[in-house]
Amino acid sequence: MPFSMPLLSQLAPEDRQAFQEDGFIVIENVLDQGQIARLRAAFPRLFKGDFDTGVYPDEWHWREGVSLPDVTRHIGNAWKSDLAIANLVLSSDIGRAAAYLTGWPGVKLGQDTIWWKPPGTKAGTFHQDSSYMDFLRPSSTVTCWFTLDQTYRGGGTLEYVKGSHKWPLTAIPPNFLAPENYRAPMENAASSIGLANPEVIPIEVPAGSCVIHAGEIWHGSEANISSESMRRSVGVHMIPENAVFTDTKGGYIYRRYQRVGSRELEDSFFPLLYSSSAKSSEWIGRYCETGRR
Ligand SMILES: O=C(O)CCC(=O)C(=O)O
Repeated sequence: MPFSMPLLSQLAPEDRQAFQEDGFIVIENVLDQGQIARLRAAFPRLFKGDFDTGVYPDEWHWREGVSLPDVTRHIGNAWKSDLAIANLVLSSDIGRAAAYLTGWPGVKLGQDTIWWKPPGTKAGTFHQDSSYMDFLRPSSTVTCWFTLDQTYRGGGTLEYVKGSHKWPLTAIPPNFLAPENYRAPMENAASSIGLANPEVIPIEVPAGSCVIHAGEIWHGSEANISSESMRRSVGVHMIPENAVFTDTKGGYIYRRYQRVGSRELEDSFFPLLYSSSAKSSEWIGRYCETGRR
């Protein structure tokens, strides 16, 4: 069975209100030590191309001996390849918490991303996740970002601008992984609405914690300037159950899975994590155990 974790039990109506006001909420210590160890072990395996299911992930950025050592390593839709990652990102507990915070009646997995920032890796540009979603209607997304290491300022942690999910949505920023000034797109967006020096909040939490953030919030990750701290995380990007494809071009990964003549986001590729009206996808338990669909 997918991981069970105390997420919803830690959320009260005040937290929902804080999520709506601030655009993100931090929940510490939701994964146990066994789950953290299992997820950490998946990272080197995946980047070596050792896939439990024999299926390649949808994106694979960084190869040993080929890619630059100071670039952030990331893989998109690792759940299709690795069962430890599947056990995390297909957990209905994540979907339930997202539904509670957003008010969506049901939640699907859009995609996962695993992020690995060893010491010396560069920053990740500030962006708004929803800028990447205009090929869906509604074009909403919410992310649950899990830490697998203690995070701290200077160690490549994720940073947020509180309340910035209420700013206008901007275009996708260029140069995602090796920017000159990783905060520049956010600073430009702030100045375009007359805000000088927006406050940036670094996430400093123990391994096994998570941040749930709105798709519109500005966030990015600083360089890891530490000499020995790993920074590994898993982002679970979710979409509302009723999301459909539009005719707007784009959808780099998502669009590959659009069936001819259909606008539907098919369950085999966008699994239903939680729904108030339907049962979540019955195949998930079997897949997480055996890798069989
Ligand atoms: O973990 C990171 O460095 C980036 C995470 C991120 O941008 C996201 O999950 O949306």
